[in-house]
Amino acid sequence: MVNTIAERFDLQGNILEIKPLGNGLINDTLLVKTDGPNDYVLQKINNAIFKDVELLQHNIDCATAHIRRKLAGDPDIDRKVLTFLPCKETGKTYWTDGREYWRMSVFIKGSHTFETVNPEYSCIAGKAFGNFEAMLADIPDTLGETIPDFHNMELRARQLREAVAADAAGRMANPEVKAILDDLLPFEAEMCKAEKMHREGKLPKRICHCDTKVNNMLFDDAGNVLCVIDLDTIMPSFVFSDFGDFLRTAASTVAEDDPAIEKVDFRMDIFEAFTKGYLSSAKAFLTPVEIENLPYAVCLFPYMQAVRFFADYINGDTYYKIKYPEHNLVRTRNQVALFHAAMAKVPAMQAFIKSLV
Ligand code: GN1
Ligand code: MG
Repeated sequence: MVNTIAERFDLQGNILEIKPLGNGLINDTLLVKTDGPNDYVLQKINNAIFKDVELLQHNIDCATAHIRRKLAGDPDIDRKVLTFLPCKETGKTYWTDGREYWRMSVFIKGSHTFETVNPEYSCIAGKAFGNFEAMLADIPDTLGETIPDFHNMELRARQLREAVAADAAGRMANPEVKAILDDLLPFEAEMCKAEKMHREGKLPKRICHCDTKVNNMLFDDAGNVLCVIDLDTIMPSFVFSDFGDFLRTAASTVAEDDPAIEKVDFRMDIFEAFTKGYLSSAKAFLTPVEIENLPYAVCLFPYMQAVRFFADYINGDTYYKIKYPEHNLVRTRNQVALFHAAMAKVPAMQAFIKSLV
């Protein structure tokens, strides 16, 4: 079945094996091994979440083409930007039967992802994400929001309130759920300040990656960054998205679904290294308001992720893949703990940024 889907794309060689790849929470990802020069990544796009696949692939096609132009002449260009295969029938970079949507890209040889990074790699990653934003800063195409208002905290807070009011899965009866809600709500206004600054004309939107989890970056054998992957959420957003979401995953002492919340802490060494790298490549285009609010971004992302996991738990687990019934609740507890840990370190973050700029 998946073989016939893979063969809809213009791939080279014969397919030897198809097996699962990675641990994304939204799309289904497969590795296609061939006897040809390349292996491939085949993905079933979750079109319940990405409702406009045409727009999604438009964004990705434009962004990869633009980066390719910027890297022209680089001998390793094919490992530094993803290549999507055209569908043989339509020439588009996805295939659909009207029900399922699939796409295929070349698997980058000798590439590795990491679930955790040390300070040295964080600095490299910071530089790479800043560079990614810098490369896309002058993209001539108009990119749309593949998930409208994806990182809009006001919307996420509203969705949580709606979930609580509907209580579709009857989970509000649990006193712990009520306690988590009481813990989160007092911070809502403060966490929504990006939207407010944007309305006041103080904060721009730029083309961002919007899913800068540490495992969305490919490294080569020597530890150099090759490229950024998982491009579904490339769209206009605040730079806080990329800065905050990387540190949410990389600077946490544990994985986002670790139930041992007493072990959750925010690592300042990772923050410092990443910030140093990021500012080295992004300082040139960032405004003082953006730089000043980077510590806010660090708190915003665990907060937003807590709100999103929590709303999904209350809704009865309709969005994120789960491995056991309480998975979204465990993730919520974890992200709430990380949010508090990060909040406690805001003065130290501010002092560090001041020392850099
Ligand atoms: C989802 O599928 P994945 O793991 O790349 C989610 C992100 C969340 C993340 C939490 C489109 O990303 O926003 O931060 O899970 N992507 C979407 O692990 O909602
Ligand atoms: Mg993703």
